[in-house]
Amino acid sequence: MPVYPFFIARAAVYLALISSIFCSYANEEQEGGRKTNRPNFVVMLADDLGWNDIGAFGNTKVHTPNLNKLASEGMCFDQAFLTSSSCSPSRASILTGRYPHQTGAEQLHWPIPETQKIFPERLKLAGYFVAAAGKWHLGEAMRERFSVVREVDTSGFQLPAHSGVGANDEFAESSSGDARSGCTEWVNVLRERDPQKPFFLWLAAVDPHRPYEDKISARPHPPEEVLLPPYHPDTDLVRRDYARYYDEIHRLDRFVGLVLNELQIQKAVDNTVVIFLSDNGRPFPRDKTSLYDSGIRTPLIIRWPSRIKPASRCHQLVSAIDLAPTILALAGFPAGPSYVGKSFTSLLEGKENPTRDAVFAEKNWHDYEDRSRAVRDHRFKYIVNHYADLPATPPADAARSDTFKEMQRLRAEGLLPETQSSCFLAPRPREELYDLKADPHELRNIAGMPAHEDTLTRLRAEYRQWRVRTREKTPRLRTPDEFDRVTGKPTPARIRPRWSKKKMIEEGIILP
Ligand SMILES: [Ca+2]
Repeated sequence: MPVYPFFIARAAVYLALISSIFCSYANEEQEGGRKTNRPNFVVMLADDLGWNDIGAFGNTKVHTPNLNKLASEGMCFDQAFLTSSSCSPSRASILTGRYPHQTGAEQLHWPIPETQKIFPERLKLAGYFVAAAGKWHLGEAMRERFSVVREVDTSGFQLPAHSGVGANDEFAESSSGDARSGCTEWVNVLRERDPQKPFFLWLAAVDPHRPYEDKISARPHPPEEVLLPPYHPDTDLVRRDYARYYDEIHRLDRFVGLVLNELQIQKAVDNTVVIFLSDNGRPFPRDKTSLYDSGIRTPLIIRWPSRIKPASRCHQLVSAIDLAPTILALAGFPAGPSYVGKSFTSLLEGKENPTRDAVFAEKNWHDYEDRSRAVRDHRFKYIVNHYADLPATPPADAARSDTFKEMQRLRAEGLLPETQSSCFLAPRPREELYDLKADPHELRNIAGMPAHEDTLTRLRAEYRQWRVRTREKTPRLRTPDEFDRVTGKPTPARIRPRWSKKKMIEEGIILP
């Protein structure tokens, strides 16, 4: 008997199933929330995890068995990008489905203004149980948009608030052990959910955010095994810094495993869309806050066993602002006009038709002043540095790291090669262009090369059109640095809690 009719029949059933699913929720009209057929959502968000620092994205040395399993049961996105490599602006962008400069929360620690819409509130309105557990970092106005907020204490992660006495102090740790992961309430909110309602959980870790400590893992990563990019010096201190970062990734992975296990216990696996990603890149110099892929690329994994083909990989470009309209579409709700991302449910169905040709990202004030923008297509990245007179200083936590200290030491000794020196360069090029295919670490700026003039012209035009489309304004004032660029110590400009954008405008620190 020929075998192929069986496969054709199976394929037909599968196709019918997935197309009906991706349409059926849109037909639901009831808003009461008692419906059981709307999908649940669990978003797990890592804090400062580089896109390629888990097994499923190519790192064979870091121990991430649970994330690897999640990937083997779902879809990995090889071309997923954040709109910012900075914690709170990136989160604000994901939740509002808007670029950072459209959120009013584009600088680090600026709260999301109450005028902004975030997609979880739409789900709550429709009867979902909507909970956040772990790192909050969204501002006071957003709390009421969730049914439950179980915020982790991050005071131990705050750098000193001011200069002067105590400014040299280390972090004032307020927690220890697993409590520092930000993940200890994840399973609890899943257990406490209303079983009658569909649920949306925003589970935000603090791992692998700095500071790091030894002995957090029963199986610590050997420093000699870590994988270093060419722009970091290969020294013992740098390797130890990386090994501790890997240990925190492993701790995060353990909590991901507990959530997946709890979903299984609750028999909620099939109808729950599990989404994993990071808010920004690795907390090392030239990674976090940068617009290079090591800053803005994210290890996006989406699992939905009944709908998404296991162990699949999507090679199309997606942006973090696409998550909001995608999640709303899967739940059966049209995204309103405030959401500027593009739904990619077709990619989840396994179609390989692009939903976008390029992604855009921005760098704004983060501990230090800076303003850069990036456009990335499948092959090229264009970056424009509006404050090219300033060096691309790493964020203060990375600037206080052993890795940066080693870079400073080697530089003082005249031993730091050019490929590892870009953080110190001032002025730096106003424009950067990279061929990601030939140069994945973005070390060779080809912006001035005649052979790439057409690409430069094309991406410049894309950037200009994006500015017009998203109504980006050029700031008339610069925001003061809150840390010294050499020592990483706080300046008098550092006030905690940080003022909102509105208050900074009122006080004349920035201009509208
Ligand atoms: Ca972060």
